[in-house]
Amino acid sequence: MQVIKYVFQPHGDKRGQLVALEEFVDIPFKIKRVYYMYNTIEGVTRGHHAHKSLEQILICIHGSCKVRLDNGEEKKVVPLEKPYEGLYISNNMWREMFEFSPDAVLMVLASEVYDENDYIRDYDEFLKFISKDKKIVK
Ligand code: T46
Repeated sequence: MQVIKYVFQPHGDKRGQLVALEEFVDIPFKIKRVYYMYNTIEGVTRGHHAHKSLEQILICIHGSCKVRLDNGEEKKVVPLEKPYEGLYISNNMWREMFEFSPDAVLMVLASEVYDENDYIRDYDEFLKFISKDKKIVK
């Protein structure tokens, strides 16, 4: 599995740092939604789902957390601990976010507006969904 992590350009000067993100320049899709999570309770794991078509970039803009990616064949854990790094998550990828530091703010840039019908929240259903996709490709 290829993990795609973007390293954004911080515009630093004597006042501090600033990161600017533009769709199709720094982000590979049109940004239709931004959301973020904070005050995550210690020990909590979020996610536990995949998306049928949504693409996203996850940026831990404060603190740190980890993301487990699972494409049905392989799993990888990716730490997010820098405000200038973004993890790209494609569709058809099971994700779990965990080990949030108490000060973590995880911001997500999404290619689509919120649509509950795009979620696959059952792992067995996810495996069936991606195996259907593979048959179509063959
Ligand atoms: C994802 C990971 C990384 C909305 O009303 N609008 C929204 O845009 C979102 C994202 C959520 N919600 C509501 C739906 C639930 O009642 O907020 C509540 C928490 O959402 P959820 O349990 O889906 O949160 P996570 O952290 O498990 O997953 C979220 C995204 O939903 C998901 O797309 O990939 O972050």
